[in-house]
Amino acid sequence: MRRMTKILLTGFDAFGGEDVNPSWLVAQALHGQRIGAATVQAQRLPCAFGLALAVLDEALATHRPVLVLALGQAAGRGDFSIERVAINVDDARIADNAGAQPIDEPVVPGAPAAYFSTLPVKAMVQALLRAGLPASVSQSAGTYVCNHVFFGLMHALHRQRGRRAGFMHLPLLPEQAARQAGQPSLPLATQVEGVRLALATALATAADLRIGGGAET
Ligand code: PCA
Repeated sequence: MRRMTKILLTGFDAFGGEDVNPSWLVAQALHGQRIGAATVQAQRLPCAFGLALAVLDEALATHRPVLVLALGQAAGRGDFSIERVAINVDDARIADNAGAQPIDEPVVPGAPAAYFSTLPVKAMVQALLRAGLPASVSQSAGTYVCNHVFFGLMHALHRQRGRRAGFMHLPLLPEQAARQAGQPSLPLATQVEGVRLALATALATAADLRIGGGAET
């Protein structure tokens, strides 16, 4: 029997005092769904340095996905925030769920300073905007567990041609934002719709568009 073409879609456990994490709720909602010729495999990751990458590595080996999108929550961001670059540094402002708080340590010692996403980030942003969903290219995934997973993911796949990967940050859910005055949010159904469209676009787009997505800061 032919192996099913898989998309690996990861989301994180809740962290930082929250009860939920939209990234896992979105991944869970899309689990088993068919997008183009591929099927979505959702994987929950602990919000913990090191451990998150061990779980991710195992999922990569088990499912051999053609495309990987890691999702994370970004309080303060109001749109689908498609990350351009992962950097080789852990610098945690708060402790992770296992109590670790690395400061200025490499994600992978001896690895390059950074890796670019291999997903068509501009095409994904454009597809979301055309569907009436807020989206932008982000120039930094931060230095916490999300960037850690993004960097580890890109390092794991950097020699494997044809297996593309990237990272997207999601806003809070309205129920989370309601407890922190002034925070932007998007409802879960909208987040699921946006991630589904981003995945479909990534699968269907071999070469990224050459359109603006830069920022001054
Ligand atoms: N967001 C955090 C880690 C887990 C998550 O969902 C981050 O942006 O690093």
